[in-house]
Amino acid sequence: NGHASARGAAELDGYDEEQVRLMDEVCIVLDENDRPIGSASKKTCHLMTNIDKGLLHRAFSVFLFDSKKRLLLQQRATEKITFPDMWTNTCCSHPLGIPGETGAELDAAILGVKRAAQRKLNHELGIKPEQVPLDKFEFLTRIHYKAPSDGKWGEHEIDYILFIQSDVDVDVNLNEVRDTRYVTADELKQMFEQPDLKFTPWFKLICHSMLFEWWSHLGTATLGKYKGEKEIRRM
Ligand code: DMA
Ligand code: MN
Repeated sequence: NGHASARGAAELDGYDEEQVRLMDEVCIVLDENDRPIGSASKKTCHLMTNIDKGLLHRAFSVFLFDSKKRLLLQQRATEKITFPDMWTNTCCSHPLGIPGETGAELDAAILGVKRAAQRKLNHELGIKPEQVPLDKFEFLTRIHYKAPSDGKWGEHEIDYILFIQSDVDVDVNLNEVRDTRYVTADELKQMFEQPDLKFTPWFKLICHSMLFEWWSHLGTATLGKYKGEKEIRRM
């Protein structure tokens, strides 16, 4: 519509109203070393025209396991503007430029993404914060990656990887999540063999690098050697 184009909103024409609203969230803009250098809307951060100029923001990826060490997967809703209908890890999103979720030093940044993770596990999957207390999250490492979604949208993030093991009650928000499934490592490997299933690029990167090794140490002291990595992995 001509009026929307005049205001520069044409990029979001035709998408789900609630997902369009969420594009106003304020993300944390970073330099290549994960130092906050400003903020920009979720929309600005995910337009390929800006990503191609180097715009980078902070994100997190939660891997939630139950007491049987099965991983909770989600299939993204059709309404999602980026990567709709794809299978992925339990929950991903961004810490926002709001009190408690920002942080320049690594320790403060980790606490910020844990708070954001707790907020989004509730928003996307209806998991109550009491079932995912902040001190149960384990920070493993940070991954810097870039991935296009379609011609217009994409990701360019430093992604904080968080593990948590907890038996939770799930009550999905269908505007965010189309389906969920608990899988063993073998079941996940079988899913990758199914040609009709699509997976998000960051989940594939993590699965094809460290996930299965980390997973094999879940709930044991030896996971400790993978925790709190200071170096940013470039992928
Ligand atoms: C963004 O996830 C974060 C990563 C690691 C890709 P998302 O698109 O699911 O974010 P949101 O749920 O906030 O739309
Ligand atoms: Mn993002």
